[in-house]
Amino acid sequence: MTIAPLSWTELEALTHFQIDTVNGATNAQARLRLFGHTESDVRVTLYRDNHAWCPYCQKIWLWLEEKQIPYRIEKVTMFCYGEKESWYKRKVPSGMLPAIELDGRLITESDDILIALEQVFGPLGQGMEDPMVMPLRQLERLLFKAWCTWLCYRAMSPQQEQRHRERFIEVVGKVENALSLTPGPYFLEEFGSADVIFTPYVERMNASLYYYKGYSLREDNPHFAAWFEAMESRPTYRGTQSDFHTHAHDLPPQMGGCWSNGEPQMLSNQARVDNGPWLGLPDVAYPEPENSLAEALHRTIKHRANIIRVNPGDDKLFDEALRCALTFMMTGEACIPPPGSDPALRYLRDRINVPRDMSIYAAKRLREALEKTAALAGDGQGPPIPIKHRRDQDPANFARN
Ligand SMILES: N[C@@H](CCC(=O)N[C@@H](CS)C(=O)NCC(=O)O)C(=O)O
Repeated sequence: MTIAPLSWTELEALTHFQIDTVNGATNAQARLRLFGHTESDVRVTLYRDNHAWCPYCQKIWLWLEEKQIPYRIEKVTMFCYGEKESWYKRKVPSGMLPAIELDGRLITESDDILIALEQVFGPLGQGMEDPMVMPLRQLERLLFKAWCTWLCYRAMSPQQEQRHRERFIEVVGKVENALSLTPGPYFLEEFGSADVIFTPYVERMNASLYYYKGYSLREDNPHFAAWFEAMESRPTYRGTQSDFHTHAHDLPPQMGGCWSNGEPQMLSNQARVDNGPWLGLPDVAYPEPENSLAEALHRTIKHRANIIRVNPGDDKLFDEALRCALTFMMTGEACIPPPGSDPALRYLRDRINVPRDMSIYAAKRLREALEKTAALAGDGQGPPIPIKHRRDQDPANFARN
């Protein structure tokens, strides 16, 4: 059975999704986090990037959320997707992120930021300079280096590709061993700064190696698997967590390129991340929340004017096609979109960003609805996602009308 697209008013009636961005669970939309305190208690401003792509920003974000320190958030554009704000360049001439202001004192460099925050607010578990944490910080950098060498440099021969793979897996073995030394799933007895330090890049390694190399960090390594699962039990991590699709396409311009190895497993992983089905990918393992559809609908309705305006498809055509996809998402009834709207629907499918736009399951549901609806119109793809830059995501284009 097919159904006509619901109107925006009818769609609005299908969602009551609401979050308290200020005092509720960790979320990417907040500009102020109070954790039940008052605004006069705020001593910290975090400068992070608009899209939550910056890994070093995620470290600070997660730490502040875990410690429940009241803070403000100022979002800044990264070079790869737009022009750096001049007010930020006056503050931080290099334009680098993250930075914080702590009682009016500007601090850059994520590790220095965490050390400064610890001095004022106390450590998170075992602190950054704890003798147990220091070797773990070095291990994280070793893993980072092995990952970059494998992912970001074009191997000159299959043998070299193999050596890079083996070196990465060798360092993974060291990390697995470090994780095995404590009875629990975390790096030390209790969750703490060591886990925060590993989080951003381990998340990006899991995504990028799955997509570009056909290697599944989370599935192939039992201690990593337990660590991911434990991290996902924390609402703080869930709020900052991204997905495979977002990272597969935010990393190339940031890293200066990611090289696919062309192996059959890699090709099948890549097709799955790009075209679905997205549910069941090893980028998340906690059960789907009940409100993921309501969240996807709410977030799309809220930003629909900009979503329609920036889409390369004709506004009227895409408005109807988008309502078709949302109607299908909410009712389960197929809704045939207007002819020729398939590339426009897939353009949006490819640009849903986690956690910037919505959380991981909401994004999977929306992508699925867009893809299934597009498939009813044809197999037209949107303009490809750029690799060298992501100015298709320039926040200036999304400024409120
Ligand atoms: N060592 C620095 C590295 C920070 C860094 O590389 N930041 C990147 C983003 S992840 C950046 O700001 N690049 C400039 C830009 O992309 O606009 C730290 O730990 O904070």
